Amino acid sequence: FRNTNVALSADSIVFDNSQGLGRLFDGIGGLSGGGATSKLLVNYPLQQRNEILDYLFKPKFGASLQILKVEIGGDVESTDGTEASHMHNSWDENYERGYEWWLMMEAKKRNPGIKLYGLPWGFPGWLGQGTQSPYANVSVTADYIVRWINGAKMWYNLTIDYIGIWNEKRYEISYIKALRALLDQRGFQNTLIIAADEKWEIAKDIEKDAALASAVHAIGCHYPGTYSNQDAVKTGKQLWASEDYSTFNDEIGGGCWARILNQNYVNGLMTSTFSWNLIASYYEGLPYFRDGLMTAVQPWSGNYIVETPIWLTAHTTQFTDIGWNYLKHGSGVGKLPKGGSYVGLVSPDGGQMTIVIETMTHNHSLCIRPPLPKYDVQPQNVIITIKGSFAQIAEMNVWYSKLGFNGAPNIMFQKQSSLKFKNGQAELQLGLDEVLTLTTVALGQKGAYPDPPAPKPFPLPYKDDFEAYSLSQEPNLLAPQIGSLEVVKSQNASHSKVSRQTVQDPPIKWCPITLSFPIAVIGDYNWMDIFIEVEYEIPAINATSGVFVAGRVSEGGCDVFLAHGAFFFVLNDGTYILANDLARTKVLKEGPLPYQSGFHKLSLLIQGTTAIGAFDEKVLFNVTLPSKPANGFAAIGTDSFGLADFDNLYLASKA
Ligand code: 147
Repeated sequence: FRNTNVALSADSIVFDNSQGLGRLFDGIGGLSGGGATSKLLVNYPLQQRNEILDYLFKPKFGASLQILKVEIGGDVESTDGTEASHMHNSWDENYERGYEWWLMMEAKKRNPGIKLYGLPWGFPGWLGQGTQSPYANVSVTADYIVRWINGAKMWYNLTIDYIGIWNEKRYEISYIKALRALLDQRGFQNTLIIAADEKWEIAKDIEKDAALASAVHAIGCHYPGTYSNQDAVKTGKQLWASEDYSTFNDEIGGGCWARILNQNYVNGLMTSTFSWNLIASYYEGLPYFRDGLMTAVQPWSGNYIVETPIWLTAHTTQFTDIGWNYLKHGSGVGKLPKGGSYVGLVSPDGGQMTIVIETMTHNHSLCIRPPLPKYDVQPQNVIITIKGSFAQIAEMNVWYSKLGFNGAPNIMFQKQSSLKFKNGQAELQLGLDEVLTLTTVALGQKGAYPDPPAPKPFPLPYKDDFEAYSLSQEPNLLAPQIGSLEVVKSQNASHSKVSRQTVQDPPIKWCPITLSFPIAVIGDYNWMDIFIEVEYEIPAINATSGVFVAGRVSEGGCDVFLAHGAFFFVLNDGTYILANDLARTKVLKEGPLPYQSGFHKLSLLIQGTTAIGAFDEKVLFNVTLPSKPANGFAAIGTDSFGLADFDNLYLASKA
């Protein structure tokens, strides 16, 4: 990157803290949830799990994230699965569900200074009081959210620094004010509201309403495409890209991330950017596969992949802290003469300076959204001129990355020899698709562990009796898409712990459409032939109207209600049904099966073109299957919201 030749025609860019400072830097974050994006991380082997968490959170090691944003589970599908609510019902309160508590604890363990931020996607149905709105009674919803914040404190001594409204949905001003008031009343004056996780429209309301303005700490916009607007800037609020990225984490994804990390400030004055998602830990075959900073989808093998976005994050996070200031546009922040961008940041005491330069080309830095207008980047020489209190520095540390395309290898986060300054000037030769950090900060590290174990297919046969879990946990590998699963004690003495579908009423949804068929997928989307068996009991009260097992399940996520496959239902009304789709519009076979209380066993063998179903080990049907879908997940589920207990799940490649 360094020009050793005599000065060519080089433009100068100036870094000068004597010209005043730009905005406060609020940190770079990752988002777990929205939804169930960390599902497969939890049951990794301890060694690999700790390594992964180090790559994400350990200061001066990997991504070294400065903020962790998590979903507040709402018992409802929110992209790659459902996360459990801390209050399934108005009378229920539980702070041991799911994995976000655990994840926050692990993040804090590694970096006590990391900030925490919670946001709901959907809500349990009771909050709607018969509507699909969480604002039916704003004080009830505020109470629900503040209980979550209080639960974090009481159960885990975690301080929630930031709280959001309703992901990418309508905000209601009266709710925002009610939430602020209740936070203050319960001692959470320091938990700041970020609103409203959509675009910038709330800026206009903030402008008009002083009480709203004082309730909102920062405006959070999703996928801003690096631009904010006049209204947003005029509020004087901090501006955040509170969800961004969501791009396949190959080299182009890395390019996207590097470009927006710089340009969200350069173009839009955004002082914090969050990657959706933190880590891609959900099955391939679910939506937005690998749209995370790294990939970890094989808890059974321990295999994981540290992708380029981890190192491109490190370029900023390892050499800055929350509370630093950006320099001003024109004296340390801007566009490079021949394309690309630079940001300069300084520490509060003025003692340290970090400069991040990126030269991502258009086609190598496309993000999932919004469309990226054409622009041009050329290789260029630039003269770095340092003025102000840094004018006398003799050298800066240099960290370098270059994304490799067309067969070229990636060079990631390489420490290079320092850049020497003469009279406050040094010359750089910049290529394409590069990131360069120049910093006075001495320490940084490209953290490394030995290669993880090789990938392996999902292990069959697979058996889970749910005895190994603590109560309230969600079973490993079963990924709820509608409804929620939780390990509870069975009422039935012969069965000890079981996995219960817990959602009793239709939740306030986040996805555009959902149907009332709770379903949890498991296994491998490429499975064709599969044997799936489970024992179940339908409790006497608040029960579901039936249960099912399934194979070749073609969909998860918000479209799971469209799933096709082979679905074997047994219904309380005295029938069984084999259907080609979850919604049961294509019934392949049905017949009588009187409802019986107690535990029963449901088995389904899918092999080539046949499906054989058995109830309590007696064959009920042996039918020819449609050729589509040819493959998909295995699944268990229920016929409607309402309780059902599952036990002794068994998956095998043949009966
Ligand atoms: C976001 C959600 O907030 C995330 O939970 C996740 O679903 C993510 C996936 O890219 O997307 O929601 C959006 C979905 C669609 C658009 C924007 C955000 N869109 O089409 O502009």
